[in-house]
Amino acid sequence: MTPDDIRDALRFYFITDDGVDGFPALDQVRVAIEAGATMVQYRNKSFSLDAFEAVEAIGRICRENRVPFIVNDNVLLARAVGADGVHVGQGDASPRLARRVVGPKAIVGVSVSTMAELERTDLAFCDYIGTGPTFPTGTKADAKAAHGLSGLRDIVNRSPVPAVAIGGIGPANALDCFAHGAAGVAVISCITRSNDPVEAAAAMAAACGVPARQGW
Ligand code: TZP
Ligand code: MG
Repeated sequence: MTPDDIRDALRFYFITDDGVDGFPALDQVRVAIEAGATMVQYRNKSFSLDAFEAVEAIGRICRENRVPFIVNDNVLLARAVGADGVHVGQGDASPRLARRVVGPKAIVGVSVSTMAELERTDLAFCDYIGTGPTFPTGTKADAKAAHGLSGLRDIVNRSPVPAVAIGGIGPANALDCFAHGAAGVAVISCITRSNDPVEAAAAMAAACGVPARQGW
């Protein structure tokens, strides 16, 4: 993928939720892709190999729909399932090591919450940053304080790679994130914890200006 393709793919970035009873990641991804999600990340903070085949199935659905598939944290899992890329946090493998494992063509993303983190992260090995929390979120237990839209803009302005905003984002505030320079918005709970995930995912797609894939 070219840098422009990656920037476009960040637009509606869905991340799986490992904490919703009765709504497994595979079903979440089906809903998001049908709505029009442009990138999917598998995020499971208590991953064990029991979930390996489910991750492969998610990868297959993404591939069939030409949606880039990213694995969070676990670089070896990303490689084992042949994911399109990996997303690492400040406490995970370094982008340099992640890049070595997944290869030159894969997508490598890194989380950057503050200007200090931006400055000490080796972005030469990264295709994009995930930055947040933009707004307060209940989804990430150890999330830093929200940096708001002005914090988002500051980081976007200093980042050499496109930024996807994350944290407390939904259909009502996605446009604000784009207006403050985000290439995309990454969302979890506005879809996975909604009473009507199909409707919520459609609303996100509309806010992101991306077409649905209904009927695939
Ligand atoms: N990183 C920063 S905030 C966050 C992550 C993984 C959680 C985002 O979840 P939600 O439910 O979209 O606020
Ligand atoms: Mg991580």
